[in-house]
Amino acid sequence: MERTFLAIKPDGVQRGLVGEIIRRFETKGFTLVGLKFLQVSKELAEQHYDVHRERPFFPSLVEFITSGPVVAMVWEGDGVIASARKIIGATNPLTAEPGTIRGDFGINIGRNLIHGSDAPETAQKEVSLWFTDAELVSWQPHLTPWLHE
Ligand code: IDP
Ligand code: MG
Repeated sequence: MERTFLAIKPDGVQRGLVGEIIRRFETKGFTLVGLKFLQVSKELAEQHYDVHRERPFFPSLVEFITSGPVVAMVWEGDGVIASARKIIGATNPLTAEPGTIRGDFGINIGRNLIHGSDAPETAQKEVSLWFTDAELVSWQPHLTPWLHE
């Protein structure tokens, strides 16, 4: 079953949007299989944003994600990687569609509330960077027959 890595960034936590953000994935019908609240280390932040290492905004990315607690999650479901990206919205909250998390709650690209894996390979890499196998729970929600034909 497909899995993706999502993280509510420090701005989402500080603004009291943890419940609202989790609700969107929960009510959509995806399954939560991993969840933790943590202070991110510089090492983890640099590994997570490794693809952006050469970008001018890399230092501020690392500084921000380590500036306060983060909610790290793994969600499961058919098509969850692409669907979560749609629920999250475009990178810049100013141009993100209303109805998306970034479109509804943000105005600045450096404060866009949530991270979501962008492809199957990155999802796999990020899930195993942030979670051990023992921290992920495989379970069968009782809602399954009401969500799947
Ligand atoms: P994504 O989060 O939508 O996948 P990425 O291009 O992977 O966007 O960029 C990672 C993060 O880096 C973004 O979520 C955003 O916070 C930040 N970022 C991206 N582009 C810029 C920029 O041009 N200026 C400042 N921050 C940026
Ligand atoms: Mg990205």
